Amino acid sequence: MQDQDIISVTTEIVGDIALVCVDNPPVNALSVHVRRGIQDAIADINAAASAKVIVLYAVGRTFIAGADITEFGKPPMPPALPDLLNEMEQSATPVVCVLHGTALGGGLEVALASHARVGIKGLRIGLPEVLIGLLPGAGGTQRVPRLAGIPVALDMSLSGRQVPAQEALGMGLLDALEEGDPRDVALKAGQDALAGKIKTRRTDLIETQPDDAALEEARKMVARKFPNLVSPQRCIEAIAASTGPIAEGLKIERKAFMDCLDTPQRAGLIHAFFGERAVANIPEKKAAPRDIDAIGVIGGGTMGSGIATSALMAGFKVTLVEVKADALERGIATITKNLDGGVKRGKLSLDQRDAMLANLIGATDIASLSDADLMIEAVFEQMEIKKEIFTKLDAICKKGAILASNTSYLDINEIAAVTSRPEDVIGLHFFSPAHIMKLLEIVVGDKTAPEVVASGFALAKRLKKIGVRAGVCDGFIGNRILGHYSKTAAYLVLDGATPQQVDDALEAFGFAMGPHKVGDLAGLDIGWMTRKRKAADRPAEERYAGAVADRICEEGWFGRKTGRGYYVYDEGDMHPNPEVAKIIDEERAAAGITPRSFADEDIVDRYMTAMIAEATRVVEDGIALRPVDVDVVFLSGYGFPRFRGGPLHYADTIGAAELVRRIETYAKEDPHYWQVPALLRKMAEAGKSFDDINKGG
Ligand code: T1G
Repeated sequence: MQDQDIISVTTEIVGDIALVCVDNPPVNALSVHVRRGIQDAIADINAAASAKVIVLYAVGRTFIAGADITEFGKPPMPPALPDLLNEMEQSATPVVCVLHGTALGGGLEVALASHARVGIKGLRIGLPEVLIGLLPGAGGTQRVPRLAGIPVALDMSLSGRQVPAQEALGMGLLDALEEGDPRDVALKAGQDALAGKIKTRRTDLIETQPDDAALEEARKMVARKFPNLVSPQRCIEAIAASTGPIAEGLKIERKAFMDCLDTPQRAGLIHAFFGERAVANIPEKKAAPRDIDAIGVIGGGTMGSGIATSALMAGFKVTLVEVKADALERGIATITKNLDGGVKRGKLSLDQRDAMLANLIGATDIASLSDADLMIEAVFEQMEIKKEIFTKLDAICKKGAILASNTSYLDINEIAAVTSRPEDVIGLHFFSPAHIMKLLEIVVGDKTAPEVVASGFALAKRLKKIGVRAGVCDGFIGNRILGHYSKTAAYLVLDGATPQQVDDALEAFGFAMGPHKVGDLAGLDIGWMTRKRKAADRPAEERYAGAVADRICEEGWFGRKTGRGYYVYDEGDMHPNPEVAKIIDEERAAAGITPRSFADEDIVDRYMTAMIAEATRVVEDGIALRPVDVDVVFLSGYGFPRFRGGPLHYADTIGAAELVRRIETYAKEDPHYWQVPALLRKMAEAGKSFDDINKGG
């Protein structure tokens, strides 16, 4: 059956009321068959004059959640949504829309073009198009200003936030708020419209109040906050046109929308949207997760207290275990500070904060975890200490308890092997700050049971995190790739670039922070310890990347926490550390290097090519299930610019053949570091992309 032949819109006549129902699970997206169904229904009702009012509603978990994003980038199928909505607005029979769940994007635009809007308690409305590189493309930039004013239109369409029903009522975007089942509310809304309790009116006939100050402020905000993004500026341009005739404004909106549809940003952001959902598609998805209610966290340091905070915020009971009372106190103080931060940011109420702290118990005896469902070990990154803890946990934890390690690099199989229940051992790799960062790498050991993996993903969902499945290797997906491409940043500095030039070039590319600033933020001592841990295994032919960083650490400069690292941090000011420039000169001289200049583009190309090369090997080795899993790891855990869709989505904008050519060119300088992954060479020969691999090709 063709898409356009699906019946997803039905009409029921009840007295003088025509109930038009949309049913297109899972989120009633405005697929072509829905658009045609609404168009036909309204046309038929008007032609037959079979009703005095039309009420449009939807069934299922939500009203229309927007245009069908899967149709973007494909040949357009009529009717285009703007045309349908203009027809609806001109309908001789007034149309009332009843909204429940999440009325977003095109879904809200359908309601804006109708003649009255009734919300059902729990509703949230929004214009999230900028989050996928677009702008409202079916009248949102023209009709919201008419109904609620330019500031509301700017707020909703530039933030993409979901506005609760009560606030929407206050804004004038809803005419009434009801409770009940959508069909029942629809019928009542029809009766209220006929009785004149709900006034119907055409939005296009309302004038927009000019507000140049708000527009100017928005332009400045967007230039500051989203320097790389195209659609926010185009969105402001369209809203500015809403003070003129609506037909003109709709034309400007449409042009801006079509221009944004063609941008790589749109493709990157939509890849990110679907990618974050695709990573839940794992081999173990049919396994039943175990029940988790009580969690034990071992270690109250930065990671342990962050993990405990995240669990408390998700409603779990948490026992925090530390060896000593003072360390336990520090851990609990950090958790309390984290929760207070949530109250300050308006994410939590004081009552919620208190209820969460009431779910927290501190203990210095690991035996207190005998009844917990899940243990998460977050102690010092040393194998011996971890083995000791897992041996103890194996002795005291109940049957069926899940034993997890928050290790960032170490071998989960080796840790599991010290227990009698390796099938219950898994890696749950959180990212700092653990109560904020979205990513959770779920590391599956050779013997980890499918239901334990499924439990990891169920946990991620409850923690409102994005779980990505990773196999066991040093550093799993993210840190393994980071370990490789961060060497490029060091080589670029040794060969002639400055740390600041490298950071600036990558920030212009879209990274929130360049690698040297990230190192200073995370603490340079972490990398130093890793280099020391790996020194014995470093291949002789590998060019050492740590010379400059080691010297900085030997000075006791670990970054922000010591006031200096690659940069000096002084009362809010930050500037390059002049001592580092001297160290770099000395290390170049010691290695006999004559510095050369690098163009910013060359810096980005080398850095990204190194990232893509190791990411390809991670897919090749099966550590990541698909290329999109690598993309989601970097988008949600490593600050990769979201509009570029992730390292391997970005790689497809370059192409495998060009990447092979680049690596072969760079290999002339360092054949050990620059090696073409076999998978990449095969892709180049076959003309394949990473997206082909995502699709199973
Ligand atoms: N189109 C197609 N598929 C969609 C979709 C959409 N708009 N929204 C969700 N899905 C799929 C999703 O991929 C998943 O599929 C399933 O539905 C459940 O989603 C002209 C241009 C509505 C808040 O940006 O924010 O309108 O993985 O897992 O957590 O101006 O989905 O099961 O195969 O996210 O309950 C604007 C996007 C479009 C809203 C529900 N609308 N969706 O969240 O479920 S642009 C959006 C969401 C537009 C007009 C413009 C969320 C949700 P699968 P889910 P959820």
